[in-house]
Amino acid sequence: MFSSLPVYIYEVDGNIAPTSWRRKMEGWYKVLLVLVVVALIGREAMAAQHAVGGSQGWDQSTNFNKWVSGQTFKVGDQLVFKYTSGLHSVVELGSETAYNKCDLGSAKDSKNTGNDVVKLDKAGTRYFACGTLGHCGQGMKLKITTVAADASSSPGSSSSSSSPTSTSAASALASFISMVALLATTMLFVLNM
Ligand SMILES: [Cu+2]
Repeated sequence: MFSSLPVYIYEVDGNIAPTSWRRKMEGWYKVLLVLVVVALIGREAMAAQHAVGGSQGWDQSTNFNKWVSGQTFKVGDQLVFKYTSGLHSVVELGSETAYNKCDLGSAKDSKNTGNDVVKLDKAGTRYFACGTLGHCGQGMKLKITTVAADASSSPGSSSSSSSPTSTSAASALASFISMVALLATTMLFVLNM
């Protein structure tokens, strides 16, 4: 066990130039690869998932206007509708009028898995309602405005209190710190190889 250690060190130090050069190059390629991977992970980390209605989820008892006012939706983010499948559904409506009147006839899309993910792929306003008879009228509907990914705050329509801003700043900081930690760990790993 112990006797093998000096041999190992000798083998590493005793490498002829071309091999050690190649090792160094391979090392830097690994670092580059790690940086690319970390950048991709970071992009994913910045794209938030919004669990619709928070802990209460997609339900009649949830106050969706209140929930929306505490959120900032950015391009690339996702909405996740969580509910008991069969009890509710998610119907995307085509217009503000349809949203106001709970007119489900204009539905653009419908989901019913109980864990429905909607990607916010562009800026603009979107409307959702529950497809179960009567539920939309009971307030089970959602109007959200997505802003450009680099926008720092929600648009003027919603009165932005200080708490959502600090929450998003905190989560951005958290993802930044985790990214740096991940980078440092992988760098250490790579340099030890
Ligand atoms: Cu419902």
